[in-house]
Amino acid sequence: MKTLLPIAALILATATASAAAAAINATAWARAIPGDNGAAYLTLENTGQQPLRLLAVHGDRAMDIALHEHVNDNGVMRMRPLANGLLLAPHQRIVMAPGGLHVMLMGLHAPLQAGEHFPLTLHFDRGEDVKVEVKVQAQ
Ligand SMILES: [Cu+2]
Repeated sequence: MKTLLPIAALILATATASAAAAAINATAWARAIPGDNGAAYLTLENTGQQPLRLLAVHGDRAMDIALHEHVNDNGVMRMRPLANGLLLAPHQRIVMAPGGLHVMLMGLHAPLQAGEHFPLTLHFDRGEDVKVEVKVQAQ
């Protein structure tokens, strides 16, 4: 048993090191919109060998930022928060789009205007936070 311990420790250290590297390619855009609320759409690709779960999105462009999905509730499309975040399997690519998954921006400090851009920080269940720049496009 004594000889096994260092090997186990080495494997653990290697696994931790690879998990710490950001294995996400991310881009983001939003639609210019008048009013207090808006949405950003991420394109995420897990380039690593391990599943990653997007748990939260942070930023200071809006009071409250949350991951939302659209669900069909007896014929009525509603938005609701993703209770368990968004899971990306190894090499999986997820493209958010209007009418589906989105990053809800509630209580914008100013309406989203075409041509502006602002940062969001993507917080995953492992690894480092990922920063992405949201480009605001005309309708
Ligand atoms: Cu929403």
